[in-house]
Amino acid sequence: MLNTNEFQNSIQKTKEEAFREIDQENRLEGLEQIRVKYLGRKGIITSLLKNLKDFPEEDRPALGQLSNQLKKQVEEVLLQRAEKLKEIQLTLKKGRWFLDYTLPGRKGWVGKLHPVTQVNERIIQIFYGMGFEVAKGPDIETDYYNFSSLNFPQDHPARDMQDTFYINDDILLRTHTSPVQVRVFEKTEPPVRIIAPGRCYRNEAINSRSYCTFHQVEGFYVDTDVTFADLKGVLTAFVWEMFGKDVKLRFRASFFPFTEPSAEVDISCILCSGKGCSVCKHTGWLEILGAGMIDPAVFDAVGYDSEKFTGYAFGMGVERIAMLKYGINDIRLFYENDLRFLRQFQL
Ligand code: 2NL
Repeated sequence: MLNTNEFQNSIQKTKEEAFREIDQENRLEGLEQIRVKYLGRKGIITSLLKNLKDFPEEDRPALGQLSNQLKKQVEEVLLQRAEKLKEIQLTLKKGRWFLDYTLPGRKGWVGKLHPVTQVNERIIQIFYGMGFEVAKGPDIETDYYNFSSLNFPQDHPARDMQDTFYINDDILLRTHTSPVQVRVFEKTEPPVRIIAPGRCYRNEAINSRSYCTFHQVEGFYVDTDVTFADLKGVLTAFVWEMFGKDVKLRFRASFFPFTEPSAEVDISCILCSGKGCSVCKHTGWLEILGAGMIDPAVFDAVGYDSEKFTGYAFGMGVERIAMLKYGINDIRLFYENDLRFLRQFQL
């Protein structure tokens, strides 16, 4: 049998325990169990009230008030918690985000530009700085714009099904961005100084150096009296901006259907400074682009006066430049979207 003081303590303890249990309960059924435990016919609080009659008459009113207060408070807190749980259940049922403020925070990821995009934008920026405008054209082209207008003979190997993705006899995925330039020639009179960046497609065997899709930046300048020296100047300026001023350039005679004369341009190896290493295969040189003086046949096709105008053109693979700049040895890495690779190019 408790004395008055002990009874008061017991009320306080019961209150604290009941509140804690209610607060930790996450299910409505659990709340009902707690209600029975405290307020049911044989519940803890009900028993306390029943025991009141054993206390001295003068203490009963105060103790009775305390017990009734306890009963009311527990009932109220039970109701509040039930409301809260119903609200949470409704939120979850609606599929809405339920924010648990007690969970540890998660690190947010910030997206970055793909390395090919970064290098593409850098190339454009450099030529833009030298007065070139940017032109774009469709990825799906006609045979005329991709080949015929560019002086590719009818039996040129690049036209083979093995090298070009055809949609039908006449429609194909562009194999280079040169058709963009032909479209510019058709609607613009010289002088024109343009770069054409864009995605290209080639139906050839995939390996560490070539992929079925890649990005190209081509450029050209057509005016009266444009010379090979102008071409050398602009490409040297580009290489120095892109790779640094100690890099040397080498122009090797080559052949393209749309330029004459043509050259392939090498730079001194940026890894060994030209001494010879595995990347430059001990030659000291790396090929970075192709270029030449636009063939008069191309001017004739687009209606430019080939007696009056001359022009240079060049083309480079963006992935190739990125591989050289960052020492990447497999072009396929650009297209696998492996975050371990991509995260290394966060600016
Ligand atoms: C390469 C070589 C080159 C061109 C692209 C061009 C375009 C027109 C007329 C004449 Cl419309 N030429 N473009 C010229 C020379 C080389 O690209 O190896 N690119 C990766």
